[in-house]
Formats: sequence, structure tokens, C-alpha cells
Amino acid sequence: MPELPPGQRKIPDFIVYRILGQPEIDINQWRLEITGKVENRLSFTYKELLNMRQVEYVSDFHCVTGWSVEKVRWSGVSTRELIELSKPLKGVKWGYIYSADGYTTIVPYEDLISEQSIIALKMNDQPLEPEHGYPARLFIPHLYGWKSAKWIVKIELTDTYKDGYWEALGYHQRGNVWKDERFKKI
Ligand SMILES: Nc1nc2c(c(=O)[nH]1)N[C@H]1C(S)=C(S)[C@@H](COP(=O)(O)O)O[C@H]1N2
Ligand SMILES: [Mo]
Repeated sequence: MPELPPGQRKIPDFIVYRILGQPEIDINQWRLEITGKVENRLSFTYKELLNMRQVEYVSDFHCVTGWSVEKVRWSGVSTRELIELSKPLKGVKWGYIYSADGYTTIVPYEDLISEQSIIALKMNDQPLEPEHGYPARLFIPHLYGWKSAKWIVKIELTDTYKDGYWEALGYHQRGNVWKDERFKKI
């Protein structure tokens, strides 16, 4: 049995968080944009994402408050594949993530384009439930859940760090679950 990361305990199901409320999504208006330090700014519809190559794997989900949900099946588009289409410029160090509710977070570029980083369209073989981020959420298995922005609308590639919602309140720049990176070091 693979172990849980330090300080985590298993619970049976997700606890839904929507710190800025549940956004109304009109699927015909919704887009996922890739902007910032890129050669090509891109914008994808939900249908376009569904028509791209889908990746799928099973992985645990870890919230920084200490709960973990084991063996969630994720499927969607590889974040790396999507980003490569935008032709990122040299010097990109961070991905700043925007959600439809105004939520933001920031992820090191290296983690954003890591092997299992996914723009998840499905959880456990079903399209995401509205409360879990329909139509799409970012998921990176080795980063804490607050980096898994629900109702994602934009990825901005940048060379400069800036806090997202939780980072501004003291949460870690990277948030690696295996390194226990919960809070910024002072
Ligand atoms: N837009 C948005 N994304 C979000 C959050 C949020 O409040 N708003 N909460 C984050 C946190 S702290 C966690 S642990 C997970 C929880 O995912 P769930 O609501 O699907 O259980 O969503 C993350 N993504
Ligand atoms: Mo969380």
C-alpha cells in the first residue's frame, strides 16, 4: 500500500470548498485561455478540450487541512500538451491560474508541465460535478488541493512570482505534499 504524505489522514470523500462561492458557468461562453509569456495566445472551448487526446490515471487527492481521498480516477487533457501548443517563451517560471469565481493560485512551471499535471474534465468517469469544478479543474497529484483550481478559465505563464488567493494568506509558493510544504517559510 502506498503511504499517505506526512500529516495526512484518509477520508472517504471530498469536502467541497468554494471560498468565493459557486460560479454560474455558461458552457457555450466558457473558455480556457493560455496567455502571458507565450508565442501564441490560445483559447479552448469545452468541446475542443473533449476532442483532444484524453489522459487518464488514478491518484490520491490531498488537502492541506489534512484530509486525503485515495484512488480518484482523473481524466482530461495533459496540461503539458496544452501548454506546448502555446509555444512558451524562454524564462517562464510560474503558471498563474485564474478561475471563474475569481479564485487564483500559482504553480511552479516545472510542476505545471509535469507528467501527470492534468486539466481534468472527469472525476471517477463522470464529467466534473458543478461543485467539483465543471467544466474543468487543474490537478497535479504531488501538490496540495488548493493548487487544484476549480472552474479554471486562464493559465498565465510568467517569469515573476505573485501570490494567489491562499498564497497571499501564507500558504506555500509550491505546496509539494511529500515535502510538507504547507506554509511559506518566514
Ligand atoms: N475555484 C476554487 N477552486 C478551489 C477551491 C476554491 O475554493 N475555489 N478550493 C481548493 C481547495 S483548498 C481544495 S482542498 C479543493 C477541494 O476540492 P473539492 O471542492 O472538489 O472537494 O479545491 C481547491 N480548488
Ligand atoms: Mo484544501
